[in-house]
Amino acid sequence: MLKNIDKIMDKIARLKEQRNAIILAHNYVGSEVKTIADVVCGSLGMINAGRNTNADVIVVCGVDFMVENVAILNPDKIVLNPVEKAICPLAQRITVKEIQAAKMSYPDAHTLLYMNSSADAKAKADCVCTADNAVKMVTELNGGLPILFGPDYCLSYFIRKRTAHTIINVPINSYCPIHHKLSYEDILKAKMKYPNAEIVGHPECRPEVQDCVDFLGSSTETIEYCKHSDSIEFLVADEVGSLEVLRERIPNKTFNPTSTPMVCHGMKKAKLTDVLNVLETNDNQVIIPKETAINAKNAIDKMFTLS
Ligand code: CIZ
Repeated sequence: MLKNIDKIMDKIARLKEQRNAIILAHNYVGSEVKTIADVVCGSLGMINAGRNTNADVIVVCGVDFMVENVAILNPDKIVLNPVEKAICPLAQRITVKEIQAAKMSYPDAHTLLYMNSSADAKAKADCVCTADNAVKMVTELNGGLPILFGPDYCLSYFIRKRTAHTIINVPINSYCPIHHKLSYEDILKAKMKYPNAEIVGHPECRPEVQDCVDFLGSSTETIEYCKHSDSIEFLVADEVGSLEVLRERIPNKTFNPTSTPMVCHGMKKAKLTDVLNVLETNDNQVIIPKETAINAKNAIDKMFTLS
């Protein structure tokens, strides 16, 4: 007899086929949801998948800004958010007012926003970036002018260490509260416990943490790095979902957390029953107001032009 979870998965599979639907999931979402996703990746990969699909319905499992991104790029498709309250706390930390005020103070500057920002904020930006391409975007945009960058001061630190360009943080010191939990002392303790492990981390970590890891990159870059590294043991300074993906995709190597596992609760909100519900009902369809969507899409398109 089929267990309840298998029945739900069967129903999701049937509805996907009937509705010509695709399910995109971020590396950080819960493991059950990852098993039914067509694509599991970072936010850049989700945008790419959302741009290149022939599906009529796109279910986006992640946090609010990820669903908005796909809706911005697909105004003619049905884009569904399994749970409305899956919020990225970092994305909420930059407001349109702050961007407008910064632009008034630096009228010649370019405005580059981290992908972790709302559609309204993106609509005020010249360009957006992810951790994968932030350094490249700054370099390509620069033209000798300062860059207003937000909302993550840690990613800004990562960029500054790799370019000589003038970057002005907007706001001054916002951060991802999950990555920020990890301290320098946590890394030291983990190093004592696993002295032979290579340490990989995310650029949303604190500057002092960034300074003592062996490799920094987005969750997707980290997977590629660990695959090709000569090391067989790693400490992972990233959200626990990354650790799960690494263990699953690279089973011949060992991955340990650098501290108590870092958990983004927004990312874990969507459950299989929520995915099934939106496929059955079209609840939580995300539609971005037209003008906002056009302006935000320009900022996303600029990233692809400069890539
Ligand atoms: O940009 C993303 O997808 C985030 C928030 C993390 C990562 O590196 O995958």
